[in-house]
Parts: sequence; C-alpha cells; structure tokens
Amino acid sequence: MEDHSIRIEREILPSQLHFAPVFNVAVPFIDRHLQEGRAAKTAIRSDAGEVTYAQLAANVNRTANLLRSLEIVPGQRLLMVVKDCAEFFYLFWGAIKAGVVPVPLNTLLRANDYAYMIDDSGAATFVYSQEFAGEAEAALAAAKAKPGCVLKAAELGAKIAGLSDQFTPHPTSAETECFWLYSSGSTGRPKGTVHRHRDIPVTTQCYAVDVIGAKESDIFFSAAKLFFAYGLGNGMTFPLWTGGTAVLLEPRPTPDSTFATIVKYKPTLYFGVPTLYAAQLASLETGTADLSSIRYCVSAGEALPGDIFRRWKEATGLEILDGIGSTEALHIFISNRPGDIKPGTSGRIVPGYEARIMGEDGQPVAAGDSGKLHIRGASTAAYYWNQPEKTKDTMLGDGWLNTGDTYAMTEDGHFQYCGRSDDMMKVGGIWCSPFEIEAKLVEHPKVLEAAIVGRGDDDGLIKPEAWIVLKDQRDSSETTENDLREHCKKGLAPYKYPRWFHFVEELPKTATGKIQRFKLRQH
Ligand code: 3UK
Repeated sequence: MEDHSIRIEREILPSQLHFAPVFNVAVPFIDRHLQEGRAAKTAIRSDAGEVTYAQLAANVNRTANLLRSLEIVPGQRLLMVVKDCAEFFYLFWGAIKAGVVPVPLNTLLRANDYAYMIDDSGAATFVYSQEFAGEAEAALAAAKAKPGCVLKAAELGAKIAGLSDQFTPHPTSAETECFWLYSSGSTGRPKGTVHRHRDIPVTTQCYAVDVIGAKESDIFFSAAKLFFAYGLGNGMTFPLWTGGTAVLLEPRPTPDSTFATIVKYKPTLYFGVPTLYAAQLASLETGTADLSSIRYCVSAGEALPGDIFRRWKEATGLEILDGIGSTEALHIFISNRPGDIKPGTSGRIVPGYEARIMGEDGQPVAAGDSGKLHIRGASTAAYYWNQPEKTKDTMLGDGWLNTGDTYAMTEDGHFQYCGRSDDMMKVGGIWCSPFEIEAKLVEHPKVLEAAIVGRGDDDGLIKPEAWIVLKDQRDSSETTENDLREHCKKGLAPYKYPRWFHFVEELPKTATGKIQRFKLRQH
C-alpha cells in the first residue's frame, strides 16, 4: 500500500502538518490504529453496542467494497440522512476510502430541503435511517435528479456482511475534494461546502490536540449530532485521530438523555451547545447527575452567555470552553482554553489560524473597534458547489474567509462576539433564516405579511419572534397564534418555529419597502 501518512512537527505551535503525496484521510483515521496496536480497543460505544477499531476498519472496507460493487465512482456524492450510529462511521469513511464524497445532512430538515440537496448535488447515492423515512422518501419522490442508488442505513450490515474486509484506498491527495456539508445562508438555498482531505487532520491537530489537549485515553461525547461540523469533529474525527473512544447518543439530546449517557459511559470530554447547557442547568435545579468523569466541557454553535458559564461552574465545578467554529472552517478557530478563559468572549485565535477584524473601508479596524471577522487557516473549505457568487463573497482569495460575524478585540486580546453581519440567527446552535420562516408564515391563509427577528430568552439565547400583519385584523387571537405555530412546526425543521407572536397593523419599512428589522428588535 502507498504511504498515506501525515508527518507532524509540533516542537512549537502551530503544529505543521506534512502530507504524503498520495494521501487518503481514511488511512490515518481508520487503518493507522491497527498498526498502532488498537485493534481490540473500543472505537465506538452506544446503547446499540460496542465497535472495536478492528471491526470499524473491516466495516469501512466492506462499505467501500459495496460502493464499488454498485459502480459508484470516485468523485460522486453520497447523501446521508443518518442518525448518530456506527453505520454513520462506516458510510462516511467507506465512501472516503473509495474516493466517493459523503455529504451528511441535517436530520431535522424537511422533504423540500432534501429534495433541493438531491438536485443540487446530483448525488448518485442516498442513504437514510428509518427514523427519517417520511421526509426522505417524500424528497426522493419530489426530486428531479433521482439518485441511482438508495440505501437504508439499517440494512447496511446485511448488505456488506459477505463482502471483503480488505480495500486499497483510492489514491487521492491532501488537496482532493473529500466530503461536503451544507451550510445555510440568510437568502437563497443552502450551499454545498466542499472540504478537502487535509481539512480533517488540520482541525483534529490544531484544535482538538493543541487547544483542548485531547488524547488517546479520552472518551468523547458530543450532544451535537454528527451531521453538524461541530459534532462531526467532536464525536467522530477527534476520537479517530487520538485513538480515543466515541460515545454516541441516538435519540434527541435532552437534559435527561445526555445526563444518563454521561453517567453510563463516563466521558472525559463533553461537547454541547448553549441552549442545552441552559436546559441542563434548569434540570440540575431539581435533580443531580454525576459528571465527575468530565475533564472539560466545550460549547460552540452560538455565543455562550457569561452567566451560563458561571452558573454551570457553580453547579458542576466544571468549566465550559466556548469557541467559535463554522461549517466553512470545519471546526473551531477561536477558542477559550484550559487556564485561559474569559467568560462571555470566544477566547483567542487557535494556533494555526489567523484572524483580522475589518472595517467598512476594507482596512483592519482600530484597536477595540468592531468589524467583520475574517479568518485564514489550512482547514477552510475550497468553495461552494455551484455557487460562484457566494463563493466569491466568502472565500476572499489569499486564503481569507469572511465569517459573516462582527467581532471586536478586548484590551487583553480576547475576541468578543458582537452579532452577525446578516440577518441569520442561531437557534440551539443551528442556523435559522428569518426569510424562510417568513415565507412559511405567509403561506398561511390568514397572514398578509410577516417579519421574523431574533429575540433573547431568559438565558440570553436567541429564538425567533414573529411580527404579523393579518389579512383581517379581527382574526388576532390566541387561536390564530396556535394555528400559526402549528403551521410552522409542521412545515419547517422543528427548532425554527416562532416562540413569540405579535399581531400588528403594519411593519416598519424603508422607502424601498424593505422591512426594518432593527426597529422590531428594539421593541
Ligand atoms: C456562529 C458562534 C458566537 C457564528 C460550528 C463549531 O456553528 C458552527 O458552524 P455553522 O456553520 O455556524 C457558524 C456560525 O455560528 N457561532 C458558532 N459558534 C459560535 N457565535 N460564539 C460561538 N462560540 O455566527 C459562526 O459564523 O453552523 C461550531 C465547530 C464547527 C462548526 N461548524
């Protein structure tokens, strides 16, 4: 077999990664562990059972052989609407090993979202878990470009059972396109964000190892799901880089299910989002949970309010390391770190990345002023599939990436989050576009116009708030409010429905008819 190795220089930070000329990232993340004596070690642990590194490597090879036997050729996309389970690993790495491009999708989306992604990606293969069959099958029926091959994740085991557990990795390079993740924007459709083979090891070394000190003895539990770049790192690539163990939770992460998982599997590193920390804190007011196995907690997806950091530390004795990452950067690039935490800020730049805060004039702002955050680092996505304009706005050239966030630098060098440069909001760490919710609301026969803004709840976490002009003002009632809430819950991903409704006579608008959201936010 070819070399496929990574040489790491880490005498001084940032770590330097040197890739062999032929490089398939499945080799160091899957096969390497067998050479390093981890064949019998548990790679994945969940209520469905345990998977050793030897079993993982064999099933990844069998899955690669399955794809090859189905004539799925290198470069083709494989869409995955798959829950957090061992099959997720087999499909993701089996595809990569065969040169096929896996595209994990948010499992909370609806049929029309998936139909768009099927058509946009031109995927040859579509795989789904039974839990999502309703939306997935409706999407397949509605899609124009039907994938030639549709698989159910639960049937993977039976399909690969008789196949060879050997597979020669497709001879890609560090720069070859490896996998995509869809990222949503405030306008237009989600963007297929194209990542290369090199991007994964860059995040696992620069962030997981060098910032949080992840190591072989760690047990990783990510409440954030694998389909999210944050969860994909925490729950899969970090353990597979360090030779640690991944703990998977299949059902929805709630305070009860996450605490039960922590007590049962004793993770040493725990990864959540601010909304979940807030819910867990509320549940700790009446109950207890033994969190003593945890070394560090991590938060990302949206800003962690300083108050949640303090209350969590008081309740559990544990510190939460807040860091900002993005789908485009693949993982966290600015972070608080052990021994250097400034609550209410995102911390400092991760070694290996650079940041600049830019003013309207395209120049770096004066010290302490806020501006647009640009970052540069070796894990950033190559481009957006089929979207040259959006690629140009985000991937700025010279390796700089426009994050779309507004930041300021504090006096002692911590990055302070000041909001988005667009109207997008994060709800439970996942993107929500106000325009998408508004479009859903105006579908309702009683609604004339709708505007959505983000509003902080009692914990300081953002949720959608609706301002509605009804066709007939006399309809303004609690019944209408309930109807609209149900209408949104049915037609949108579940976290997107408005938590508050206001019925008004008109919406504030500019002379050109654009809704003035800032006026609604000030209410
Ligand atoms: C916001 C934050 C303040 C920010 C992500 C960790 O969230 C992730 O990726 P997405 O593409 O969203 C990126 C955007 O989310 N954001 C994320 N974390 C923070 N804002 N403080 C934070 N700690 O607007 C950013 O541009 O969904 C997070 C790792 C990988 C990821 N993909």
